[in-house]
Amino acid sequence: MTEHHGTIESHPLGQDEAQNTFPPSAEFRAQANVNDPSVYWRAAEDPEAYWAKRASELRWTKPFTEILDWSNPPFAKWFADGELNVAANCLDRHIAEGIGDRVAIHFEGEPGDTRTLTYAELTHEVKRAANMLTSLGVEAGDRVAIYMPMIPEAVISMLAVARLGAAHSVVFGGFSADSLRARIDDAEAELVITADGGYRKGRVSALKPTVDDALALRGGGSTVKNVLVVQRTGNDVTMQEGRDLWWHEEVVAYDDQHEAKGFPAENPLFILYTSGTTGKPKGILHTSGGYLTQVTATHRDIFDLKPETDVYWCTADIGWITGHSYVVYGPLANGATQVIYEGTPETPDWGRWWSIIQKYGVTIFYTAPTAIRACMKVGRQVPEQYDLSSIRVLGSVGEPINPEAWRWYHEVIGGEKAPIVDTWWQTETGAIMISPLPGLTSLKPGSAQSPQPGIDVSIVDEKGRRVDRGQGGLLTIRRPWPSMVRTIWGDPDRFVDTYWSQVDGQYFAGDGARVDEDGDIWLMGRVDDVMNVSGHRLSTTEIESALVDHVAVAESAVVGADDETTGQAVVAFVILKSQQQIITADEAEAELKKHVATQIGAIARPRQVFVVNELPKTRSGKIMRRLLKDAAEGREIGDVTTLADTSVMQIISDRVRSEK
Ligand code: 6R9
Repeated sequence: MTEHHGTIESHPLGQDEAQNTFPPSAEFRAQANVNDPSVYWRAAEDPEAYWAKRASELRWTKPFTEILDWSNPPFAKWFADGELNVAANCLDRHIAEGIGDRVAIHFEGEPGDTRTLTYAELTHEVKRAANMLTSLGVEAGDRVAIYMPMIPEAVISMLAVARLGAAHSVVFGGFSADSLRARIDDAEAELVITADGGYRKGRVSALKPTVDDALALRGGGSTVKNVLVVQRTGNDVTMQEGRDLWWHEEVVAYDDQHEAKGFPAENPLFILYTSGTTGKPKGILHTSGGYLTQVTATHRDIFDLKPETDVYWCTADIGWITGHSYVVYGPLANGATQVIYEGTPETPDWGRWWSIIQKYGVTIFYTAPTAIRACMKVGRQVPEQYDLSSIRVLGSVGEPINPEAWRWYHEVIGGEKAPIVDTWWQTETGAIMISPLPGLTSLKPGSAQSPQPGIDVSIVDEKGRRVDRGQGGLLTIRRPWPSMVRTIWGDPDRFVDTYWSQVDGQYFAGDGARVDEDGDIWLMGRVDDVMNVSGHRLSTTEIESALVDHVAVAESAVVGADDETTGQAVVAFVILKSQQQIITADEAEAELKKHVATQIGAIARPRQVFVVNELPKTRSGKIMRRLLKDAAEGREIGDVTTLADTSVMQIISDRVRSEK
């Protein structure tokens, strides 16, 4: 196999890459929501008119007359004189349009319990919850922290908060008491909505005790007045008199009638914390009208959503931006029917996801490359036991998808017929920015390909000048877009410094990318993941891709470690496929070094290859290469508190030491 795309920045793409494309089938194209290629240039001619048109697809209580206000860059306002209620756009609007009986949520709990909510039922639940929150004093402008498992009440809570014009701050259920407290304090939340616990890997994972611990920190004083607790798992919890309330005891007292008021388009909708290069998490602020416009439009176009017939499933947790935009707001604003699953893919066994797809007839499936690789590692014989023929569109998000995983996803899950949309975006961008459109794009495995209509992405050098085709550089966004981050909560200076100061006048996303001869975009990972070996730029992603292209390798992570002669050297960590004893761990090092050298070139040949059982990952599944770099350079391992499994790094660093 010679499937390698230019590793060195200026290296042009190989011929076979261009041949290896997957155009949409005639049938798919004919029925696609977007199948007229002129959409790109029309939107580029007048992006504001394009977005105004998409915004007018929402229901506004007061129509907007202004589109973009960029008079005070980089602080954008979109549709600022318009008013809308975000929750009513996701609920009441559909009832008024007569689709109240459509299923909004097929919920599947990890233990196998199920619950179906139609749009009418979901609307009643949200109205009741909104009345309950009002009685707890929640008003427009307030912040509510949500620390929940993936259960319907998590969605109901988010929508109830939004309905009142307040802002939610969802904190992923895997975060510690410390992290939760830091987020509560930064947002000055007055209410925390949580559950006794959730089910994960067949066990109860308690949440309420963590909330108690968080609120007891720093001498116990905090902005929180009440904690509302959903009963999910029945584990023992202590309820603090005067502060803690059971959701099921409270909610029955409230009416399911609630009139939604319109709020200004720039009213804050949510804060979502994301880690930056420094220790303190950044509170990414999103507002209402522009955010809802772009998540709704992209969800409909990119997944080719047909709300009447599709069954959509995005596996992301609501604790991440993907859960906000493509589990809650985009799908519900579009009136989609979706699956929400509480647990992990391997519970009770690795067939769980595929059994859910078969059971509900899922047609659109959106997940992350790390999950796809985990499934590859277990082997195709598992999904092959299920009927996945309902699937017609597949999506990928979170990191570059290596061509090997792309092909497996395409063949084994998509039956070689479902297009894959590789969607690039960030917590900060709010919605998908770069992706194929499945009715238009000839897919290239491993490339996110095209900026969406109305989105102005460039690949530039350090001075902000566009690079030529075939070259690599920094990924920037020139024009403001509707769902863009408005500021870092409480820290506008950091917002300007972090995103707008590195490349003058452009939003710099932190990612490196290459543009090929056709103008398609290939993400190369965060710029801090770009290595410099003997003066050549190498992308960690490309070497990782080459490694997992080897038949024996399940997953890999590559770092650039300091090296006396070459500046940096490539150090690889690999997990071998469990069932296939193709090579032993001892043979692996030499074999894989050779493999990378043949795949990409001698310059990319790893100095060392370590066979490991696990890689250090954050709870959202991103590999913490910084820690592997510490190990590879023989340093003390840095902060591991954000890892899903904190013991992994000890094992890896012992392994590296024993090798020296
Ligand atoms: C949505 C989400 C953002 C970072 C982003 C980039 C990486 C996401 C990607 C991708 C290549 C894709 N990323 N999608 N890289 N191809 N399709 O993941 O948001 O958690 O904020 O992460 O993830 O490096 O900068 P977030």
